[in-house]
Amino acid sequence: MSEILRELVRVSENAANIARACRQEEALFQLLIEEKKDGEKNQKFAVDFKTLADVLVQEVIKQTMGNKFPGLENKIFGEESNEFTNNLGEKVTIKVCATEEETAELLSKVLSGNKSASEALAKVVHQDAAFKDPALDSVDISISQEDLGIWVDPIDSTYQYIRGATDVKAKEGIFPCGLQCVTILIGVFDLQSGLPVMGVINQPFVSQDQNTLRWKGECYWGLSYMGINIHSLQLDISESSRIEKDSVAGCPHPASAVISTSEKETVKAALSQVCGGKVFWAAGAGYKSLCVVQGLVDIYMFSEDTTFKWDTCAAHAILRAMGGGILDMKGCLEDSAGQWRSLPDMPELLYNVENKGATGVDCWANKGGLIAYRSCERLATFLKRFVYFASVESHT
Ligand code: 2IP
Ligand code: CA
Repeated sequence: MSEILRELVRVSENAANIARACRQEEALFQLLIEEKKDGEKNQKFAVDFKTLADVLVQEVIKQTMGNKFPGLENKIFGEESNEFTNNLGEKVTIKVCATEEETAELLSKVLSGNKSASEALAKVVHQDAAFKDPALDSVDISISQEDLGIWVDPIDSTYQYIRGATDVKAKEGIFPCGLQCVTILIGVFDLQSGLPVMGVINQPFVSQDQNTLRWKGECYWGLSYMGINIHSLQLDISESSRIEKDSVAGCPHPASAVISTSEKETVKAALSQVCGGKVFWAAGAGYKSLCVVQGLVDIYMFSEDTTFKWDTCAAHAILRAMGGGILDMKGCLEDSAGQWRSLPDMPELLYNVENKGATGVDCWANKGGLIAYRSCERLATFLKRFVYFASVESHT
């Protein structure tokens, strides 16, 4: 299994290179934007976009994994379909061809024959990303490939990716919007239990060199399987938990949270009672969960049903490896009315069952909302207070 994780980290780096390359040329970027078709539309935005970069990234992930681990490509699921319609109304199925030249030829069909753009894209698609992480090399666990399924979100926060803001200022380390909120999400789950096993979050745009204007990214991974827990932030964690402990003692608002701008007013009101000024908002479901992974906040909470399995699986695996997880918010709050259950019984999000009676993307929506957390202790303290203030809010 460690082989699979290593390959996923490498392919996510490849994907990040494509995402970066597509943003470099504005003219090319304009050509890439296509409106999502009805069945595939995320109901949140009146206009949602599908980009060629999205589709390309997904195909690169699928095909690379399929070449290394035959059969695995059939168990990789995601939001995007690889059918693209060009300016002439022709349907083109995007895939990575055997040679760079053939891929360029295919891409030129969706790029109105723009030869230089197609060649530049094909080049980066066929480039092998160099990626080394010694911690990853020490992982040696085996699990049958047969038992695994994979959720992919090739570009999460598409809207921020398209807008491409580069000058947003972070608040206490958290970017409310901008290119930093874009992530590539790859989550591996157990087909039988539905629980996440491995996750990779690649953040392609972390810092920009002011001279070359080139972006550098970061990659985070985690693995949680049969009692073995390992993740890429292992070395930073003892230091950050010491700081966490120090900051909790005597603090009137012992929790912090990140939320979506579209969160309900009642939830926002209860959260500010619990967290005081430590409620931040940020774009991107992947980015918000990354803030929890990084320890920038304790909780990412969302009461709506507009996140999907591909938005949460990767972070969920990493958080499990850190001793946390992602829970179904509705189930969690119903339960917290009584006494708090122990972790094994908590309503974790699962990745192998469709929502009954739903159609299209809604089959894979996180219906009851979500609560992502890194520490069980902090979660318990947070929930007790949140349940109290939420009930006060609902009676006012
Ligand atoms: C979206 C994206 C949005 C998020 C939404 C996701 O995925 O991450 O930003 O909304 O839940 O489904 P919000 O930022 O309000 O949390 P995509 O960009 O891939 O459609
Ligand atoms: Ca998404």
